[in-house]
Amino acid sequence: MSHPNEKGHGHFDAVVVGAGFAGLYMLYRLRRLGLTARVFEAGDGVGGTWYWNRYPGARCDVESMQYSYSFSEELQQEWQWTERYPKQAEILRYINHVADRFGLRPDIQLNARVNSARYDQSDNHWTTTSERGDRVTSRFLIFASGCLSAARVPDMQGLADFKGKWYHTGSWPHEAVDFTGQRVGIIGTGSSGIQSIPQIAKQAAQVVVFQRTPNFSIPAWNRPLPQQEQQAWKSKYAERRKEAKTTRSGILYDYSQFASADVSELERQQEYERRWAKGGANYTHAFNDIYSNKKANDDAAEFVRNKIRNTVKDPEVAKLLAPTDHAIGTKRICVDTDYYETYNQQHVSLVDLKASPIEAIAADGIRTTAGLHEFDSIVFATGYDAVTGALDRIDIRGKGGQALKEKWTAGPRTYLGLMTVGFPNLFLITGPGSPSVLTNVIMAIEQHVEWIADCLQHMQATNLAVAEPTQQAEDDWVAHVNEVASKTLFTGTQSWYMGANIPGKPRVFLPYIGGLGTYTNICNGVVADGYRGFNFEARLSTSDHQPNRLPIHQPLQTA
Ligand code: N01
Repeated sequence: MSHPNEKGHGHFDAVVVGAGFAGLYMLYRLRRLGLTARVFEAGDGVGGTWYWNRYPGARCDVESMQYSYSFSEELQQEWQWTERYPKQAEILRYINHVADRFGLRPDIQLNARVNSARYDQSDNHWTTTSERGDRVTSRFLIFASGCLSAARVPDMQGLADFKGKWYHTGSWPHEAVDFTGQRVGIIGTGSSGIQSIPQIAKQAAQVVVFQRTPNFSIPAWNRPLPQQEQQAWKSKYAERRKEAKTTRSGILYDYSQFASADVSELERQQEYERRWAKGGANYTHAFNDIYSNKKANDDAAEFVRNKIRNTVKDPEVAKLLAPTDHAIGTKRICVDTDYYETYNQQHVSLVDLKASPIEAIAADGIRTTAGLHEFDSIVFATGYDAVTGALDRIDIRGKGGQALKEKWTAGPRTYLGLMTVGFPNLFLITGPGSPSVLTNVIMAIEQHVEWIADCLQHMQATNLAVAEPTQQAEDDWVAHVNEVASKTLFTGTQSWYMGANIPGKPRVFLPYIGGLGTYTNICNGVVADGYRGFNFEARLSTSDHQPNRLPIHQPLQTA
């Protein structure tokens, strides 16, 4: 085993990019295999998403008891959450606790943003470099760089001339930002905007929200989490986790077995009302055909639109806030605290960018086609180059110097979202073509990390040096991902799931929508069939200089 010296040189069995939930657990598993590893992290602390997203109101909309690691029974028993939904600072404390509890920090290089990774076919090694000058080699390269980590400030003319301060929710300053007495412009009404707008409005003298497209949001009804309730959950933690992993989203929701048309209109409305009163994203599981049946979806959407109309006092504002352009849930559903109520405050107003688009950022504010709005601060809640953005920002080159970005020009291509042809020994945690962003991502991360660790163990045990999917397996998987998506209402919506928020990005449905439980069964089936769809190369010994290809490919079978 070699360690990098101060400048970050050395050779490792594995390099991991990112020290969020995925990177930390990957490191933990690599160590258990006895492999040497180095994790490179751009931030000056661990935590990934929860390190960067410090905006006011930042909170996870998966409930605390479910949004945590399940791999250690001791960990999940000992950690105490304080609220139904965990806030950013609490999740960050939890991740730091995990890093300390399992002694992970010595193998993590902070402040090291990876900028390139290159595969050398002559010795089957990856060379990874960082912006600060690290340069290490490894047999395996594992991306734990996140699906929503490439924050995107839209190209807006004049931003450099703005005299006030501006922020992006996904790279918020570490120190608290005080908006007291300020005029604040907020661009974007996705999850980040919907969470931060009510909080910023509590401080600011004036808030103007610039909305291009409204989103559906369900109340969180957040509350303290009593000790007793936690204990009750913990008493069955192991079985609950096991069950959650078999579900579509990796979350124990109340999934209905009924189609919308199975019940009367009255029963339907009562069910929506019941779910609204419970709060959270559970709402869209009221009937089992909401994501596939337009009529069922329309009914679920209309219920929410009525709630918006009943909450927002100004009918014109209510109309603008009520989405009509997409099926409910086909853009990531939002979960809020007092979002719609915030628009009833005198100092909060809404600008419809469809009617008056932004022309430019001016020195004093935001100029739309209708005129100038003057601000002291601007908040961009404008989202991410999702799923592929973090990978695209790194110069990743596989066999023959092929750039991953070039290979994926028409959209990402992977086998199982785990590996991609031409990039041997490169693994993706929650990569495109896997359930990732459609799930409780920690469950998806654990499944991927465990699959990768098992694969590496298999390679160790059978003296295999190189793993790579076959072209056929990749083609079949991409076709399957597209086919499953095409049966849902998701592909009819211009969303970041489709790459639609990034000018020029191919319109491809990025995650796998077959459900985490189904997907896990497929991955397990691939292993049971002797790693169906993967080729392995045996380790070279001094007496055997010819790589011994072991084709293990059969046609893809999917559940
Ligand atoms: O980003 P978004 P986000 N001019 O892409 C608008 C997760 N998350 O950071 O819809 C004007 O959803 C854009 O408008 P439009 C969650 O998975 C989770 O809010 O493209 N407006 C949209 O309104 C979530 O889905 C949590 O027309 C522009 C907004 O900005 C994902 O992260 C909390 C624009 C971006 O919305 C991303 O959420 C936060 C432009 N040029 C995030 N460009 C929780 O767990 C973009 N917009 C609670």
